[in-house]
Amino acid sequence: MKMEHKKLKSFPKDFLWGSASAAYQIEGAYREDGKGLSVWDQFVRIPGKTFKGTNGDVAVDHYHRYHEDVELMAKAGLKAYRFSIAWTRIFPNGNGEASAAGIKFYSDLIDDLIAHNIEPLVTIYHWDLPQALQDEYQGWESRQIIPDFVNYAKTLFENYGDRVKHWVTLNEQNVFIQHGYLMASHPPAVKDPKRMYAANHIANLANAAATKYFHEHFDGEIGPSFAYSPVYAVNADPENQLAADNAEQFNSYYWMDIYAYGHYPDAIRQWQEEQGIAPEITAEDAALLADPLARPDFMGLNYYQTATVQANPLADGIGLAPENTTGKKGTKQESGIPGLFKSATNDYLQTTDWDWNIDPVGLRIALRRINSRYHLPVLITENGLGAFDTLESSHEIHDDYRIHFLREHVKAIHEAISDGVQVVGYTTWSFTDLLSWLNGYQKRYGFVYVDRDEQDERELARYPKDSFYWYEQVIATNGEDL
Ligand code: BGP
Repeated sequence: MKMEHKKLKSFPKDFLWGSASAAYQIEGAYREDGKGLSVWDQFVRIPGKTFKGTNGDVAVDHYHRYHEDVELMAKAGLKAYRFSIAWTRIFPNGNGEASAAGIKFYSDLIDDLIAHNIEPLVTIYHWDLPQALQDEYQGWESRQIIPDFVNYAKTLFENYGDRVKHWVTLNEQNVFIQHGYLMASHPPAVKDPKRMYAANHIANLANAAATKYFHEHFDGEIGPSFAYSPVYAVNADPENQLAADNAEQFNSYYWMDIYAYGHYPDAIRQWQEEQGIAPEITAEDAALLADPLARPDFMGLNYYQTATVQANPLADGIGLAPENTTGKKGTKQESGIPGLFKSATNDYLQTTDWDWNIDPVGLRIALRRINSRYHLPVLITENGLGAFDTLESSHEIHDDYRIHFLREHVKAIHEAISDGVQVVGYTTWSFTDLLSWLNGYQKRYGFVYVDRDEQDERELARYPKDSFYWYEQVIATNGEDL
């Protein structure tokens, strides 16, 4: 029986209805105006790493077409737009001399957004680490990245802090670290849990140091964006319930507890020590992580799906499996961590063509769990449906499946707000179609169709989908008319 409200509370008046993107996935122009190469510019060239070898060299050419994109955002009535800054446009080598052209590009974009009454929400780091820092000191594996990251963030605060009031530090640290150092499916393509936890700890320190610096010198709000998939047990068997708790701690609390409290969950620390893979934590590290000024002002939540798990006994336990990156439904494999948990099918949920569970109630649960564990406001920084779309000869796109998906998720947010969770905004993934890191261009998320595919860039023309007009109506009525 669902907890029903007799009457739902209204969305806050200043609710940030918007959409989100990331530099590498939209900009293209990967070598223009002095931009340095990022680890993604290199990684995509390794055969077999991305779907059909796709890359972001051109992406959807937002670098040259940003004004057209901003005009479309204004037409949809967006109140906010979350985008990321390419570190390599600001510092082509990651540190050293800043690039005036790079600083100007984002300054112009921010001005354009503000001129259209769209609030810019800026992600400082969405995975495109300067290759120069990877080469110089192995990127996130060296403590040298901490001052470089803080200096990069500081440069952004100094140049844009007069106009940007919401900052996201690291996008989905759990994703880029686990894919980068455990599954080898993101750069630097390593499979080594010890190196993973060491790099992750350094990323935590960089995040805390930048957050602290911001709080000491600037006004506004800052927080991480975390990819949170609440976990369910497959059934009431206590062994499976324990597996669900393991998964929740291992996949989520391990990161969110650091952000909100500055310490790692004990159960995971113990497990790491047993395995000899615990990161080294100095007294200075502990002090920085526990510093009240290093606390986020909000928890950024990227929500796509829930996970359902069962026990995974150590003896012949199931290990991590690659994801479905083809869009062939039903090709996802069982995946897990021996001794902790493994995936299970949830018979109550439907899935996307990429085998992601569709679970709007899970979003309400995610919001409530964050609220009760961390007592922080939540900014939903991503949520959306990756799907195949069809461009009709009339240039229309009838994406009723996306409208249905988003409508149910907005309803879930509405219910969570009525449960008492403070939700400050909702930036869907994504505004225009864009490059999916590992899934090419065929996995589309946008309100605006971009006419290109894996093989052919065509004209990169933009066409609003049916969901564009639906979202326009949602925003115009502040979430009342769904
Ligand atoms: C998140 C990332 C986004 C985006 C989204 C959709 O993890 O922050 O950058 O890509 O997921 O994922 P995908 O492109 O794999 O479908």
